[in-house]
Amino acid sequence: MPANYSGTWDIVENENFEAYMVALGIDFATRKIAGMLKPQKVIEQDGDSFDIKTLTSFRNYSCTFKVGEEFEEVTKGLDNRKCKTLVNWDGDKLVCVQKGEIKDRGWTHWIEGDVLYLELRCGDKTCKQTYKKTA
Ligand code: 1AG
Repeated sequence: MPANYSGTWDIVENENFEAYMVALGIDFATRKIAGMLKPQKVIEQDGDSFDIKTLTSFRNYSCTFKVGEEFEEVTKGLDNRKCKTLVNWDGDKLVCVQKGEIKDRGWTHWIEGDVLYLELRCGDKTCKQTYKKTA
């Protein structure tokens, strides 16, 4: 049985997000807005099937995938790139590789109790986000 990520999670920490956005080539004005946001993750999981919604007052981002099955991801409203994306289990961690124009891009999610962690990687930059379960 894989871990269960389902729930509503509110951000409490967002470390190095600015450097991550610079690495993605996000423009200054958008970075200033995005840096103020308090994203909420709404995750629906059914076994290996995931729907992860990142909700903010500015823009939302939604990512739907099945673990172990590569798909075409368009990071619409973020840096608007196309990636060949693959998410795999590493134990109870969800490890994502986003192959495309940018080298060494991806993210990892894991859970400890009612805390959800997200590490976002872009090149040599890593952003570490922490979310608390609220529902
Ligand atoms: C994400 O993916 C992606 C969200 O969590 C953050 C990634 C990049 C931010 C890039 C550009 C910012 C531009 C506009 C901001 C608009 C919305 C902000 C949404 C999030 C702000 C933190 C991983 C995810 C799995 O698919 O959890």
